[in-house]
Amino acid sequence: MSFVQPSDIRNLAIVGHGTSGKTILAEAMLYSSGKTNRLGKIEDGTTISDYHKDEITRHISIGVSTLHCNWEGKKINSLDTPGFFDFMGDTKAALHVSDLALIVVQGVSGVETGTELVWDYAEQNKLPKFFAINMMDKENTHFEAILEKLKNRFSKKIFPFTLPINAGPGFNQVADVLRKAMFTYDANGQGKYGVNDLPADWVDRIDGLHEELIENIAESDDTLMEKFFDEGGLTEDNLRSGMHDAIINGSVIPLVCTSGFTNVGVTRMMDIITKYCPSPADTSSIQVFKVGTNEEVELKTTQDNRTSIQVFKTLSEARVGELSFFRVYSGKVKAGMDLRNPSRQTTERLGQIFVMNGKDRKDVGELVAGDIGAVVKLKNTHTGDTLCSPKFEIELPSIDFLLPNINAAVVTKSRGDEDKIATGLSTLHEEDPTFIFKVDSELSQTIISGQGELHLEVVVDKLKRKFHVEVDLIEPRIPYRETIKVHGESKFRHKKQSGGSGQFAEVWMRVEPKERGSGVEFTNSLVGQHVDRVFVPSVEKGVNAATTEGALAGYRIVDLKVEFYDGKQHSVDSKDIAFQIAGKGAFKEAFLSAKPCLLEPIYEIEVKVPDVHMGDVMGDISGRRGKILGMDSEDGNQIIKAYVPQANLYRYSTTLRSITGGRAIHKEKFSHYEEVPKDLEQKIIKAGKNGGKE
Ligand SMILES: Nc1nc2c(ncn2[C@@H]2O[C@H](COP(=O)(O)OP(=O)(O)O)[C@@H](O)[C@H]2O)c(=O)[nH]1
Ligand SMILES: [Mg+2]
Repeated sequence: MSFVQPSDIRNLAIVGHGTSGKTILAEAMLYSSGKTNRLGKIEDGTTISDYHKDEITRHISIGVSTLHCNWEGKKINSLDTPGFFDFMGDTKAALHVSDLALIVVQGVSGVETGTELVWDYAEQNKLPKFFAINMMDKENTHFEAILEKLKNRFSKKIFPFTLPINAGPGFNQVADVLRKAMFTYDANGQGKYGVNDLPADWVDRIDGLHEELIENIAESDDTLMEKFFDEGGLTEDNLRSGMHDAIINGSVIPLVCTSGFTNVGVTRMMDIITKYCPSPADTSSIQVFKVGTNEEVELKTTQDNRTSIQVFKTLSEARVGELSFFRVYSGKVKAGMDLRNPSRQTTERLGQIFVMNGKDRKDVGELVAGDIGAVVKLKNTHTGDTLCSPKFEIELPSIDFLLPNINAAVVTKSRGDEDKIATGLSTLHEEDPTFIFKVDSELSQTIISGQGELHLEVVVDKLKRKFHVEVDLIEPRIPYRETIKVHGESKFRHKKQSGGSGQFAEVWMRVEPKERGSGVEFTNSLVGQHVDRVFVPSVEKGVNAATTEGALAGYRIVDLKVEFYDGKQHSVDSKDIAFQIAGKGAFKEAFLSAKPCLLEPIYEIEVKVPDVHMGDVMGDISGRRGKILGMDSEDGNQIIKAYVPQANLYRYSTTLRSITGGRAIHKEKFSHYEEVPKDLEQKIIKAGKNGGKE
């Protein structure tokens, strides 16, 4: 379709647990529409959506793919998303720019952790939802039980529009609630169906559901309700607009049964989506932010002279090209247009405008409000950024990306690659905000953080393939701290009076503990004439040097008060450097006399785990020296909160997934420092007189 109206567009994010069949469902949609001439397979690496090398070798979707096809005069943009936790950042981005969440549920295993996550994300985005219970061609499917579970778990508004008549191998018959008929699909996978009468034993059930659906639609709108009673039913026109509104406001959440693999039920799903589901034209205005402020203004999506777009993905791949994927929110985008990027304070000139099908692109020149496309990679624009007309600087609501749950330190395999690594890491972060890195000068390590083991593995692969650096991942050093438990003091003399110019200083010092998190407080209480006040800054410098270096095991010293209260000086040999050295020496002596100890960083973690795995997870937490803070139960899941030392959290997400078969997820954030148990303290002190650094 060369020219589309916003009302002719359907933007769907295809979301769900990993391996629920999203990619194959997307493939079936493309094939049914005639966009492709064969149905690709995951195992052969031939789907349009999973075109990426990383995806083909691992047989999973890693990044969101944009696909489009025409159906019944409408343009369907489908965003096929990853279901694997590590790559849910792209899933969140896809939901952010879509108008409908198509949640795919596997017909055998039903509701899984990923299903719950994507439901929550869709709710956070206030998106209308649509369910497909998929893989109905498999043995042992449970359509009815899954439907019940979905209703109980998520919403009573979930309503079946189609039901499987002959679920299992050979599945090709679907009962249709709106048409009160049986659709029989051709066995050739092209998605075509013939319409027949319902089998006798299905008639009552489907009649009942039909009535109930019409009533549900009428109920959500008073004028429709009146018509319904006056006329004893709804006309097709009324039904259509009523259904449309009911889906948008969530009073009806359609559910269909499908098999993407054999292309059964998919074309009917496309009919329902194109006929009744929301288009960008249903959102006439959105709340946006005036640049640099929290002030909200209304953006009319139909204003042609005010263009705004949001980049939701950046890709730079050898065979595919360098592309920024975006959704148009208002106005139009055209090739050659200059748009402002307010958050980076730059202007970008747009190159060719493409619509994409996986890696295949088509130059379309321009796109209207609501449409989704890609443009040759914008130089200074990162994933999540807004671009807008220069005279109308606004920022679209930001994409709420996920916090990392795994950290590792990067070491290069060959020297001299540090610059390449820095460029590589910052490019990867610009492309994927769920990947973060930081050069930690305290630990002298570069720490990378992401959404899981596989996410970091993919980052390492990309560094190698695209930036030609090979790295290993190792455990990050732990930023231990040193402090004292009691009062301590010292009188330290520094004297160098043989040969050359002499040095003399004597510093008397007291130290005492302070509360956690208070840092180091340096004071002086010099009263008499023993030490000139001019040496106070010198002593303070010496103390600062000592607290940075550490005295026990080379870690930074915190949470104490230092009092420089007296000392001795020499009329000629006392000088700045002498008092610095004496200050440092005095501090270390006083510190070591005050029952010094090590502190370790403690993280607060929150684990969401299905009831059945709770015992394993609790056992594992206590094995990590964790302290359980509390538990909450929530729909068959437990939310466990606990404190766990950072030293025992390395690759926790990996273990958590392996002990729960990938059904638990966790969040972690730094909480506070606590004293290290004595036996462990001895080991750490032995290991690193220099803070663990080489
Ligand atoms: N029997 C059957 N297998 C399917 C169906 N859809 C997908 N599969 C298979 O299930 C696996 C996961 O499918 P995929 O589309 O990659 O799932 P995704 O992770 O949700 O994108 C692959 O091996 C597919 O071949 C289906 O409708 N029926
Ligand atoms: Mg997939």
